Amino acid sequence: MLRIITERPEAESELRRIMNRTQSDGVPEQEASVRTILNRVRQEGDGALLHYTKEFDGQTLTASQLRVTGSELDAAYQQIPKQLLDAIQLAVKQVEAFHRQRVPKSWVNFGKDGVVLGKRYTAVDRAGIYIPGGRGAYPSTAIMNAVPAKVAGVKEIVMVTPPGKDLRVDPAVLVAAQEAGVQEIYRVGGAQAIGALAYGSETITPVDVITGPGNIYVTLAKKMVFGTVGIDSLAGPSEVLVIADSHANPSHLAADLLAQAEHDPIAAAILLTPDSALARQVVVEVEAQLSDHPRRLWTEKAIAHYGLVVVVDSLKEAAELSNQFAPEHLELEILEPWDLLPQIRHAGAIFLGYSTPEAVGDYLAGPNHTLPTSGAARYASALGTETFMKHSSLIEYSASALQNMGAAIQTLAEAEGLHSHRESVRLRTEPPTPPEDPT
Ligand code: HSO
Ligand code: ZN
Repeated sequence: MLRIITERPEAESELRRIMNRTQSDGVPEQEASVRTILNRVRQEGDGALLHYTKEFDGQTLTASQLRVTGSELDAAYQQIPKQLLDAIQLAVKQVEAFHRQRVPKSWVNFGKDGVVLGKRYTAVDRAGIYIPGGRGAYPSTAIMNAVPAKVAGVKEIVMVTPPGKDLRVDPAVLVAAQEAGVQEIYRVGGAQAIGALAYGSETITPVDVITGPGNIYVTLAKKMVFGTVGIDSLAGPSEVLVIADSHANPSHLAADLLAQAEHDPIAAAILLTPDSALARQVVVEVEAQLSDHPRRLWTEKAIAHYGLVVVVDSLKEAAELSNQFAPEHLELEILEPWDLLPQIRHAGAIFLGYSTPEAVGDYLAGPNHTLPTSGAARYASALGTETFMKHSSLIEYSASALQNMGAAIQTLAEAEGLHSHRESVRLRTEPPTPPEDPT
């Protein structure tokens, strides 16, 4: 049952509890086991991948079966309905259009005295995308991770995902991955897959950046291989915070809260509203919609532990509480959402108005659905083309610019006791001392 809170101090402490509901550190035993898995993958390569696939996924696999074959990839197209293919293609098109809008652009600035400065953006050579198995095997996640990599200009995009029964990988995921630009797919999951992407094995060539959501083992593994490779972020369980006014529809609000809760038994769903009657109606609606919910068990768990309704004094107070929580998803189900927007400082994605449920953004509006969770929206942003790019600084000095800056550089070098730093400038700027006349 969803709880209603009316007092601000209690609301603040509950929101804090929900925000800190998971720790990306995991427990020490999990950390130790991930370390063992990574080391073994590093030392034994494919052999370790097969071993752990047997142990954790219960699937017997040979090295030659690791890579999903071309004929399986083709067959996947026959295994999904035409309608689903159309929807996948529409989503890819729109996500691609959105990500093309603001690809970081290289720039140079021609300054005074022959000084040229700039930044040059380039894509990583090879990216690896993790797609969870089981209840997280979503075609949309393949799209949201692969499309930005493709738009960024990554030449090689590979995907890993744990094999299901009979080594099967969800055909919709296979189709989405291909439509989104993935070129190689391997059936391996868990921390061992992250190890393979980071260190490589006989079959899998290592990548430069790993992105994609996963369970605590995958998240810990990503954290541990960071440095050997880049990573996107440490994704926690999903969350939504909805700010609603009295014009909002309680059954729509209930569906939106449940849409988050159904992701995960530790997903969070929070409603802030100044209308106490609406608050009560939403609680009743949530119960009603839960009664025949196909994922009732874990959806109910999420609602019971991390579901919350707060009756606030004003939309301004709602915005303040929302900023403290820094939600992954924020819905503004209010009459004038653009008027409240200036008061919102931290949120992964903001959905404005009564006709924009989060599902629009989850699937096909265009913005990425990989977003900062657990308060990380205070400092982080959605996955994007930048995730797969880096920039090189560009510096060119003319002889006269070096002459002008030379003294200051030499002073700094001397202060740091770095002789050759100083010499590298002095030799270029001081006229060579003429050789002594031997006569
Ligand atoms: N809401 C999830 C993404 C998702 N929803 C995938 C449906 N499929 C995290 O942003
Ligand atoms: Zn979702």
